[in-house]
Amino acid sequence: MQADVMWGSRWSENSLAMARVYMEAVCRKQSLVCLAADRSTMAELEQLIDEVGPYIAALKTHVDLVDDWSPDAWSAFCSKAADADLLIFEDRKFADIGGISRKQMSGIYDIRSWADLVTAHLISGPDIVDGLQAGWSDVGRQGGVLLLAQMSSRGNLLVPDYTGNVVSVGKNHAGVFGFIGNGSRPEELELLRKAVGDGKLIWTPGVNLAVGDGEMGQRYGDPREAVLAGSDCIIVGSGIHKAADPAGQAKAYADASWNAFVERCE
Ligand code: 5BU
Repeated sequence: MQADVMWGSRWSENSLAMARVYMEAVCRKQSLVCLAADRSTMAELEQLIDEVGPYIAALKTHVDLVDDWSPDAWSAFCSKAADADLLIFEDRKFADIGGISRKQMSGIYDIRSWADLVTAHLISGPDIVDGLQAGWSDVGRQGGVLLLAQMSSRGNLLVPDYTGNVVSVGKNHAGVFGFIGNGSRPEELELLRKAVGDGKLIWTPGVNLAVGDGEMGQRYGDPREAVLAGSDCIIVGSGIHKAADPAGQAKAYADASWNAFVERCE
């Protein structure tokens, strides 16, 4: 089925080109999975794309945790991701003032040149979004910002009032692709979706088929429940990359997310 029909008002009310690129990718791949590719060598990262590329719609990176990072190896990795039809999302969690965030898009990692999406906290005010967008403009590219409205880790300080403020600023900002919501708590996610409406996407970490507490305060919720509560993308890391059979697990997450999406559309 066509992406505009499947996504309905999420499609028609969203003005950001990158959001539609994602929505189309989901329908092509029948997966709402973004893989959190938290492996620490270039070879392991490349292997992950080979294994799970067909079952995921986007790839989330932490460029600064790779032990043997080099510009050439990273560029080859990004080409591989493009060949596998994947959006690249650098989970950098920018938080500085606008002008510095713009500069941080360049530097040694040059995030602006390869990332389609980045995360940011809104703690420093709305100019951070303009700064990040200026970073992409500086190299003639376009991208989208995901603002942290909630987090999945226990004891985080993104309390409901703060979440409300992030949403009210972000939902009216053209450079905002969407919001990060807490995938481990469907009831919190439902409230977030109500506040956000249909004009922006919500992506959710803290998702695992094994629901419960993870390492160091991470919390996990069920993929189907997250999508039914309003998540447009489940971000899954260790559930896939630490599995004995990453491809099999990636397919299981793809199926769970896609089936829940179809159920939500009915
Ligand atoms: P996990 O292995 O599925 O727990 O990995 C989760 C990933 O999502 C990891 O890369 C985190 O940096 C990322 N994350 C998160 O877990 N919780 C959050 O609130 C945000 C990002 Br924002």
